[in-house]
Amino acid sequence: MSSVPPSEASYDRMRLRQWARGAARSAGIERRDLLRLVAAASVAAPLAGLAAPAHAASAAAAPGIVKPLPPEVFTVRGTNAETNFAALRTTGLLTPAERFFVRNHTVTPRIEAAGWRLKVWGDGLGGPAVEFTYDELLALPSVTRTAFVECAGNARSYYTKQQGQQVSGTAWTLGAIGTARWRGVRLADVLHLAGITRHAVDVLPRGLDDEVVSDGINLGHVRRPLPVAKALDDVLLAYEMNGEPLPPDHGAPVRLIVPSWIGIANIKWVGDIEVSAQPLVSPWNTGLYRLFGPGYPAEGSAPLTRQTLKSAFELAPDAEFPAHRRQVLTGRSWSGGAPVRTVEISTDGGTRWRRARLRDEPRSGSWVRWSADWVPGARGPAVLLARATDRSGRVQPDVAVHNTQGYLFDAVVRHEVRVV
Ligand SMILES: Nc1nc2c(c(=O)[nH]1)N[C@H]1C(S)=C(S)[C@@H](COP(=O)(O)O)O[C@H]1N2
Ligand SMILES: [Mo]
Repeated sequence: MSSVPPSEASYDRMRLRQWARGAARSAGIERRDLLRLVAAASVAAPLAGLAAPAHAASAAAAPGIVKPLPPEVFTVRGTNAETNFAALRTTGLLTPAERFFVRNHTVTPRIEAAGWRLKVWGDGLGGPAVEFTYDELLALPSVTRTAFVECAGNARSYYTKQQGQQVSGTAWTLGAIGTARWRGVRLADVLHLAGITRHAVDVLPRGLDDEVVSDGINLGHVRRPLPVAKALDDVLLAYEMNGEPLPPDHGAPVRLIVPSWIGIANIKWVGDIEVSAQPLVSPWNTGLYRLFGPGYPAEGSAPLTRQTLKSAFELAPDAEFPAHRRQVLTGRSWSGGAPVRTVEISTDGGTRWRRARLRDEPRSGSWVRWSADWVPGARGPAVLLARATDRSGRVQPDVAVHNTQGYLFDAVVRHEVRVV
């Protein structure tokens, strides 16, 4: 029943245990600091610097984001900007760069393509380090594909709002996602040109943005090990977004696109890639981006890979509708697993459900637009719900299983509106 290919199912479930035994190497962080980070992950206290606490949303500009953030399109949350779902109603399948959410650990760096180099190095190569210029990458065969980038913490705030649970991290609603058409070269082609050997197990792309300091611990540059099976499968080194060169906020000149996987895998402003014959750990696959909490082992779940199943209405939070007038409700559903099969909606708080019309052919790694008619009845508050089912038979549940950092919320979201 699982849609996960065997190469991913066998993704090493024990990086942290291997590291504890001395069998995995900690890349660029002190052992003591990594242990502190893992210990901190098991309690739901906000990680200062990494993310803003739930009340920190503000209308002010996000420091370090280059593009304009008009308040009708974005909600600024610390160093990040969430796309308001209502602002997607007038967009097509693809999200224009001007409306695409931004998740920055620090600030957007300005990197000129002309001086940029990608260095590929490490003991998983047959020889010395290999460098690629921007023009050399552009000269390689290119591929184009549509894929969403979605933060693992998207919809995190509903753990608190709907389930009364404490979680740490940016208080996203549902807008930490966008879908674009990415063009670039296959990471596999670059790794083969660099001389990757069969001893390689992990590759570690690293961003050129500033080092991240959290709670007094310098975590170093943003970097997350990617198992070699995924790296050689469908990952892109992308230099174009929707037919234009990548904009600064989205990783210019080159970023990774790791289809269906959590946002953090999609390293922006990539400067080097270590190819390792030993398993690697970094903060982003140990204390971060695993599931911690009562239902999980002390060292957390396996490192997160795929995104989960979600649905959202293209409506403002407290949208108003005139009574007794026909409306067309619209929204989107998506999954990091099997493609979406059906979407049902309820306009009475979850008692009765009916099918929405799908507007796109569901595809893996993308989203599907949908619509449904509604004639609101009596004046007063109403609750709208949308629930997706994927082709493996998975259905969005009523309640998501809690984890301290609020990742992978998959429950049906209750969207409160008013009939006036
Ligand atoms: N170098 C670098 N890459 C990064 C990040 C970052 O802060 N620095 N943020 C990651 C996270 S957590 C997410 S969700 C996505 C967001 O991509 P976007 O800002 O283009 O929407 O980028 C990822 N890649
Ligand atoms: Mo993210």
